[in-house]
Amino acid sequence: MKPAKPISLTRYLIEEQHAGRINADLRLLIEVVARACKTISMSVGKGALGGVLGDAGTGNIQGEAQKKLDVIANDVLLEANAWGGHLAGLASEEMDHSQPIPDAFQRGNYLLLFDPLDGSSNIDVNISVGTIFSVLRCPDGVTSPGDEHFLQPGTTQVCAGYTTYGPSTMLVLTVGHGTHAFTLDREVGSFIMTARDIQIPADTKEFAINMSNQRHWEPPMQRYVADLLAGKDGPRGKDFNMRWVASMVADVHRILTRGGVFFYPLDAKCRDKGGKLRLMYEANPMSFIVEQAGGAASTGRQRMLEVQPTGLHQRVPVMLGSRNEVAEAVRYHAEHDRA
Ligand code: P6P
Repeated sequence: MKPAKPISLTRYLIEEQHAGRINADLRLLIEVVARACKTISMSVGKGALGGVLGDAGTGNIQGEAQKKLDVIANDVLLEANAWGGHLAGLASEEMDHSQPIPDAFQRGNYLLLFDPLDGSSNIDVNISVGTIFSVLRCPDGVTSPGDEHFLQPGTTQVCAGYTTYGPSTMLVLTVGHGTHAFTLDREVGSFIMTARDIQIPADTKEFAINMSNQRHWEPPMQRYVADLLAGKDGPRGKDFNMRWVASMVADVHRILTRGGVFFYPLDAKCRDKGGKLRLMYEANPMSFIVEQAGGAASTGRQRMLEVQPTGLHQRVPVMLGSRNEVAEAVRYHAEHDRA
């Protein structure tokens, strides 16, 4: 990451608006989401002292037990975005269906989708978690959007970002003109730009995957990873390192910082669902961010951002990161499919 002149998120957004790359409503939306992420960061940071660890005793549409912080983060984002007048509707991993902005409030032209606290299974063991969000335009003439109005391909996103709650809280953002990182200055309460125009190295020697699923992968994935593990004596001719945080935000942030590839491929366990990770509020925003940083993102057989969604909580296989390594993994799949 290139060091940046220390400007605040607010100043960056105003400069983008003055340059005509975003409008006032989108600027306000991003500021509201950033402010909500600061609140979430405070809750996450309290840990055991805040009585926020452990299960909420409820489940979500994903069939997952919700952590207390999943519910807290979801509520923070819902409340923060309800009354600003910049949104027509919003959708969350934690809600069965999208919801239009309540009639009591003015509606705007954007749709917000988010995973309020991704990787929440890591909360109780004090490993980084994060918030992932994606912004779409509400179709013209739609005043009360339903799920179907959110089903737009990733190429239509006007903004995507994540906030990682780690040793520092960092907001990584794109509005389609590069990917930039902002670090929360807790003393001032502002996000300060600490990396402008992030560029992911095109090549890498580091991959991220949950190896325990190896026996369940499709043949091309098994062959691709076997060749990585064969190292310099194998067909790839170089040794590789492996990382797996099991928190997508943390794994993707590492890749943005030093390169690498992240895989959550189809496997026998998640094949019937289409994959493990969700398209609309995990894969698509992360793919937009990665592509804007010179990386690549694919399902293994299609550019991620071109997938036509069919369901709000649709799942997809994910390969993203250093573009030449993603291309290599895609090549293994293409060769297999042609055989
Ligand atoms: P596994 C977290 O639950 C998540 O959705 C992603 O953040 C993460 O990359 C993945 O699932 C981890 O999955 O099967 O390794 O627990």
